[in-house]
Amino acid sequence: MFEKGVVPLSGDRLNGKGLRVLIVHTRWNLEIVQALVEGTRSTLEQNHVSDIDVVDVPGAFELPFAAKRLIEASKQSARPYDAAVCIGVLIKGSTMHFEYICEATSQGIMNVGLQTGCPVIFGVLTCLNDEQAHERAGIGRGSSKGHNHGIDWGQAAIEMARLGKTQN
Ligand code: RBF
Repeated sequence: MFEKGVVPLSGDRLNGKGLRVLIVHTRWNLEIVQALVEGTRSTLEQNHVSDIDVVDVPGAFELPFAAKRLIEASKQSARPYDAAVCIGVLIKGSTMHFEYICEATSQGIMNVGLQTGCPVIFGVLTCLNDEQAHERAGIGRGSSKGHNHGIDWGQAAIEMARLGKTQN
C-alpha cells in the first residue's frame, strides 16, 4: 500500500550531536503551536541535539524576519545556528488574509534559508479549519489524534544541518 509522507531516516544521518538549533514559533493559535513545538523539541532531544533555543513572535508573518535576525546575530557568536525551524498555524478565515500571509510566510522562510545559508524548516500548517490543524499537531479530537508534524520538522532540521558537513 502507498504510504503517504516522508520516509524516515535512521542511523547516523539523524544524529544531532553537537548541533545548535533555533525554534521560532508564533503565539497565534498557541495551543496547537505548542504541541508542534513539543514534537519538534522532543525529536531534536531524542536525537542528541542538546543546544536548542526557543523564541516566540506574534504571528506567522513575523517568522521570516525573526528567523533571519536571530540567525544573523548567532553568526557573531561562538556558535552559529546549524538549522532553524519556523513553527506556526494559519487557519483560513472569511477574508483574503489567509492567502496573503501563507504566501508571504512560505516565500519568506525559503528566502531566509537561501540568504543566510542556514537551513530553515517550514513548520507552518496552512489549514482550512481548526480540525485539520489539531489533527496535524497530533491532538485531534476525533477517533484518531492524527500525526504531530513537529516530529518530521525536528528530523528535517537535523538532516539539513548535517547536509554537506559530514559523509551521509
Ligand atoms: N497569524 C497566524 O500565525 N495565524 C493565523 O491564522 C493568522 N490569522 C490572521 C488573520 C487576520 C485577519 C490578521 C489581521 C492577522 C492574522 N495573523 C495570523 C497574524 C499575522 O501573522 C501577523 O502577526 C499580523 O498581521 C501582524 O503583522
